[in-house]
Amino acid sequence: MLDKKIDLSGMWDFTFLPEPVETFSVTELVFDAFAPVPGCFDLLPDYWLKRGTGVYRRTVDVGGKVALTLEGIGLRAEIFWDKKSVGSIDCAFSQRTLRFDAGAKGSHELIVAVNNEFDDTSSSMFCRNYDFYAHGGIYRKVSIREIGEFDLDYLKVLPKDADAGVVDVELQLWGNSAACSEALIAFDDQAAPVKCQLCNGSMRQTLQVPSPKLWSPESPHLHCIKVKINDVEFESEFGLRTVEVRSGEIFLNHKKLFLVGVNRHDAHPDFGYAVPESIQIQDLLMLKKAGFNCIRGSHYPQSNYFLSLCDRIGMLVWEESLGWGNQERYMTDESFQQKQLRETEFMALKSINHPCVIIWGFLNECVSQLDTSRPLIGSLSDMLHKVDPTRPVTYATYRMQNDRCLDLVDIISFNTYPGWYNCGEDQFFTPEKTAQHLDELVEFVSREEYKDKPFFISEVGAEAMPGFLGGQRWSEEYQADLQEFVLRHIQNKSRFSGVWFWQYCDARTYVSNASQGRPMGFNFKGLVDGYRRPKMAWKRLSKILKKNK
Ligand code: ADA
Repeated sequence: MLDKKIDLSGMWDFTFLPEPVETFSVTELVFDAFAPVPGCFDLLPDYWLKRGTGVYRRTVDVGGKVALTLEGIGLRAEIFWDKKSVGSIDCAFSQRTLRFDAGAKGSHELIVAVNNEFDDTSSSMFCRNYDFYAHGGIYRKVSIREIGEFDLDYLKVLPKDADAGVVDVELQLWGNSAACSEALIAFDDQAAPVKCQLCNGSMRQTLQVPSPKLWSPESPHLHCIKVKINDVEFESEFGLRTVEVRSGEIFLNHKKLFLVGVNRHDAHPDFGYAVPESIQIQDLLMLKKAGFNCIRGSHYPQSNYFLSLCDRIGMLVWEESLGWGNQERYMTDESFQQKQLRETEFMALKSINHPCVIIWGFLNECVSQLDTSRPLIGSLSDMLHKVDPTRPVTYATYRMQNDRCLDLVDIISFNTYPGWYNCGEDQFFTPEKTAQHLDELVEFVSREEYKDKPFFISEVGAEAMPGFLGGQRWSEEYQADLQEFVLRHIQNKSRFSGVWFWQYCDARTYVSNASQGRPMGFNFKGLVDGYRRPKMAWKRLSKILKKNK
């Protein structure tokens, strides 16, 4: 039996309650509307930008033990099966699988109640100050599988010697694994599987992939691992490639990498964080064709669907867990620390077999200028290296010379906005000042203690209102001139190993007076607008990148 999942996407019954998810009564609900899944309810005309609880319901025809997977909700959810609670999710964008007994085979009621109100406690994972909109909804797919006594908790396939096709395979079962003593493992169409012993539902073994072929952005070859335990089969794609960090540089398959990428919010003005699959594909085709080779998935875990597309098209990915500008009261709060560790580990285990993911990240722009941030940053870095010894770890900071945690990670990543923020009285971009600023950063990271770490500009950018011309701030020319200068300058300095433009597309946030404002509640630093229409900067950068090829 190959575990078959039922995709639950479609039109669900819906009702909106202006109250917290914890207090409503699941037995007294009146479903008076419909809503799409995946979808953000606060973009539907009747609930436009409302905060409260969106309750989704549908029936599902299954029986026995099941695994219900929610690939990403926001901001938190309670899940009910036949009106009984079967679990909750307290972190947006986090993929979770809930396993429970569904009862007799037949039609059952599934309710997912999602709440998008802010939780202002110091353990909150989606705070009010984040510069991206906190949508409410079921952002990503929901699916269900009938399982037996056990299920696969995780399966890791990590290249040990990619060139020779040697991999470390590790798996962990969930549930009652007493009757599971061995796993039969085969790669691709390998006829004779290898027998591996299971001990208490887990296994760790080094195996040889027959006819190994490397994965690379130019030639994104994928292998498949098939695991059979008793009569249940599981499978996963994976790729053979190496990522190394040494002497201040980053290498893929032993070749030096220069990463030119975009920061991408997985967002769209009409769909929020439930970006239709066709638009995800279109985004990747546009980026690949324009000559970008890496996406920073800012600022939360990516869906497996999107990562599978990146695997297939050969787009490199920096994946990071949810976090943004977290202040000291969060960084030092035990419950926040535990959640960060748990969520970052979930992300790594979810994505570990995707060869496109080459860098793990976390805690964008936290207070890393404080020594009190060292315990959490250090623990996250250690945990990631333990779960996955094959990928480098970083976090993006704007604390630059004042940062106190750079020694704790493998790569130094600076977010900096010369010519946009803090650029003096005239508030204007000049090539000289921008060059001077970037050169000062190079000088700093070339110090003895940092010289062996690769150096990235993880964000750089300026706002441009689509269609606004003239050369002044907020115009398309201003953004294009600045971004073009930055790319040319960085390309000419060997100390840089990569740059990610902020950002791929304009994305919804909040109207604000801070930091030059957010007109119409959008961050307009996109190289393309929310509907993916290229701005001048996109055309200029892609011209340079195509020439480089
Ligand atoms: C930060 C942050 C981004 C975005 C950007 C901006 O550096 O990491 O999420 O907010 O600034 O546009 O100001």
